[in-house]
Amino acid sequence: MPVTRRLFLRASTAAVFLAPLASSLAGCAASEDVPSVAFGARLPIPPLDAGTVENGVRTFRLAAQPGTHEFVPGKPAESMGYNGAYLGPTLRASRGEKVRVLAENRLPDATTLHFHGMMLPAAQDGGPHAMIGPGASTSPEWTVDQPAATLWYHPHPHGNTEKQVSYGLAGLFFVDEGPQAGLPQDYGVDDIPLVVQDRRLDANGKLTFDPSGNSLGTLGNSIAANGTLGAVLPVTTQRVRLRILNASAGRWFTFGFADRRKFHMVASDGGLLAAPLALDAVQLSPAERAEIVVELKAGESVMLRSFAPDLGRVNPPEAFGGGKEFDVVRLDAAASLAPSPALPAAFTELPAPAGTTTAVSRSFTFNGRTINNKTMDMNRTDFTAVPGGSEVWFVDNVSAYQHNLHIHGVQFRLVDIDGKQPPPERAGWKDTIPLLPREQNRIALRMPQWSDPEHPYMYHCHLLTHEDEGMMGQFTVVDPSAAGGAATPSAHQHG
Ligand SMILES: [Cu+2]
Repeated sequence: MPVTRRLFLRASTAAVFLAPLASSLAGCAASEDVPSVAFGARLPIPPLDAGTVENGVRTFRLAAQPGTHEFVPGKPAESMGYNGAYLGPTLRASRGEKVRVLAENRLPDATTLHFHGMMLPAAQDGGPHAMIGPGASTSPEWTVDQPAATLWYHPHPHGNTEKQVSYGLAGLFFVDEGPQAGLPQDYGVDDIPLVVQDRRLDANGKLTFDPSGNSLGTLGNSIAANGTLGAVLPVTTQRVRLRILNASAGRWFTFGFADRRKFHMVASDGGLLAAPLALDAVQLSPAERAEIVVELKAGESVMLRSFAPDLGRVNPPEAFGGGKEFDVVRLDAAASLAPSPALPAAFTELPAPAGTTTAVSRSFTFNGRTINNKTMDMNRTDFTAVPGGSEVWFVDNVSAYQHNLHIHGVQFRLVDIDGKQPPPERAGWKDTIPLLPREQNRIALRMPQWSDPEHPYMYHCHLLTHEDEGMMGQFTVVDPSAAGGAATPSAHQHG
């Protein structure tokens, strides 16, 4: 059966049988039940890797390789990692620097190396066209030119992303832009990388997958922080900054503390918010990031938890990862804490989303596994944009369950949701936004500045099962004044 037909059947079956399916899922949710984990293992901190400067280029080396990793002590599980058995080092570079990543594939399967959230030429972006065969290497190179942010890298091979990311191929990429007054910035001491993933483990502690279980793909029964279940972070300073990445394949998290204490969110996907934002919870869909700063008292312990996420009109939420709470990592404060600087009152002037009245506008409808009723075709360019062009996208989710949207090569701004102002935690720079059912998100973006008719950028759902099944499209950015340029913005284009 052709893929499109199969997907159509799956989508319509899901719609027709949604109610009974959901109740049966709720009734047999054993696979989603989280075994209770004793907290005590020290939270591992991924190695910080500033690379080496060679001929003026900050050069990193990453090898994707197979390994084994113990989620459950004494029970090794097959895994993959960069330069190790699971996850990868935290790469770090500053705005204005030229960087190069020498990437080697030691896996038996082809992979790619995508820089999520990075503003860079399409040819360096590591999307599904940039396959690295087993034993092969690649060396993308670009100049970092965007505000300080917590970005990440992971594979993006068409149809095989969920497996590779879930086995452990993911790492953080910090972009710096000078010292950040008032923010904890001592890596691994008071500036803590936190890669959070739900893992579906069997009785032998091995990773398993079951994308057929529900419409979101594989939902895990265990929560790993930097690859460790039941992790504890020893805190030695009055305030600690957590750079949280939801690296799950399909699960939404709503991070907060067990005692509902307030914390300050300081940055979203693409950089600092205008000012520290006091919250008691922040929700992240897969691939979104939030940097938060929390204050502790000497000697106390507090659990970072994921509360039941708000999934909007998803019905019933329990069938799609709703209703669940998880303990993620426990923070144990030392008997005496070193003082931390006070947070500044404001960080930066965030410009209003650009040019929403003069922009090219496009519409995207997310439904089942399709965007505008199409699944990914590696040989189809869905639209062509102008370098640096101002665009507004109207993004509708007409499915009964959640999706999200990630766009490569840009940081964008959320203008409104159903005509209403976005929540402040999503008002800053974003590269990924949640799409809840029956909601219309309007975003404003500035297209990448590099003209390249050959290499496309991707836009897609970042629920990895959906992405693998083709919920993705691609666009090129081409200067219309260049010879043969075909990009002509019109009033409204159907992406
Ligand atoms: Cu989706």
